Amino acid sequence: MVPENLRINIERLVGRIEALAEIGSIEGGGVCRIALSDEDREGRDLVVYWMHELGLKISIDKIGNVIGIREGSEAGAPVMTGSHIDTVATGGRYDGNLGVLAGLEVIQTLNDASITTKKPIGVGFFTNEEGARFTPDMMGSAVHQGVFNVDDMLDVVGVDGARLGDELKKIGYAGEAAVGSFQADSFVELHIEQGPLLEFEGYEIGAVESVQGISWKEYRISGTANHAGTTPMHLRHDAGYVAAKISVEARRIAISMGGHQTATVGVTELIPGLVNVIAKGALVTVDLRNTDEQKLQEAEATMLRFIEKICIEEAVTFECRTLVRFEPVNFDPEMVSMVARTATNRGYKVKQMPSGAGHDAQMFAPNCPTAMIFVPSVGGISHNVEEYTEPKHLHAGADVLLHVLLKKSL
Ligand code: HGY
Ligand code: MN
Ligand code: MN
Repeated sequence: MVPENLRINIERLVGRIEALAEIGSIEGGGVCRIALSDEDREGRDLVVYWMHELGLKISIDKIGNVIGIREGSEAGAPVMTGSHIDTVATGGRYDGNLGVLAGLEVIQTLNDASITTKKPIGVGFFTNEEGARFTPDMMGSAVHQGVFNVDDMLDVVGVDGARLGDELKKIGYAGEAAVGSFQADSFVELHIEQGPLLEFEGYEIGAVESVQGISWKEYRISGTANHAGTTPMHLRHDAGYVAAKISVEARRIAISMGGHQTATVGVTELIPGLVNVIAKGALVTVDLRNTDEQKLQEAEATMLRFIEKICIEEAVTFECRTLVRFEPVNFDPEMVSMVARTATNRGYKVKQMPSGAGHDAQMFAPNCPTAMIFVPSVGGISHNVEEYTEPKHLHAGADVLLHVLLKKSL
């Protein structure tokens, strides 16, 4: 029987969020804790310290994922929760961190109430969810659940030229625990929405039904460096011009397709990047997403056709590298309705919705009943130091997480 009156301690949860946000804190109240950086190590050490304090059995696996298990009266596959504590360079204090720290808050609430669950409960944080330094994103959870091969990922070279395996060793999180064979009973991740819908429509909780497909491509354009003043316009092979056209075309594709289609050119680097030199090279990344796999393939094909055409016109060449490609993922309808029912019964207004962002939960979805809980992001802002979620919504999310985990484990 789930003790309905059991409640998390919001002050304690906010206290941990603030304490962790101190590590890698940046101007404006945000956080920069790039995967496998010194700040990531420090953040990991703090969360592991809290896991020890809570009496969890801690394991670190070969890609640096950290899982803390609270034993149940029966052995067996744990009911899992968790997320990530690495951030983008202009990150906020809630993206990922909320899911991990709310998991610890659930553990402490159960410890304080001396509740023994039947099934074990696990809280994890997964390596390199953001993919900001090493692609692909959701790397740790993907290796954890057997999507990617760990040795391939350890050999990934980051945007700064560092090898992932070396950096993992450097921060002391190259663990021994096997990867790819972990069987969770179920997985529920609490995360901020990172978009405007819940706030705009007046909901407190999102019961997430799916994660949209993600395509990250890197295009390297090669043109001819030349003098900005002496080279006639019709004789140029300007990689910078092509990069700019790609950016405009990405927006056009998303607007013309409509629906859930998004397109983002997040990186544009010109070589040599000088005011009076026509760029001989350009690096451009294109992030395309859609809830529908066919439409996502259509967007990718339209983008590629455009780049082929514009490169012929400008007489430049290009190479394309796929950084990330995940198909859309649907969560377990039973789990989704459990989240929605629990939220409603706990008195929250709940909306069933897709996720625009990728999440660790999507790696568990093919292997066990999985769902996510969203809480509103003020102004829909995320990946930005202004990221903020009100304490009452942090409380609502952690409260729903507590009661869903109890339902799954008692
Ligand atoms: O890009 C994403 O959706 C996630 O933040 N890694
Ligand atoms: Mn996240
Ligand atoms: Mn993120």
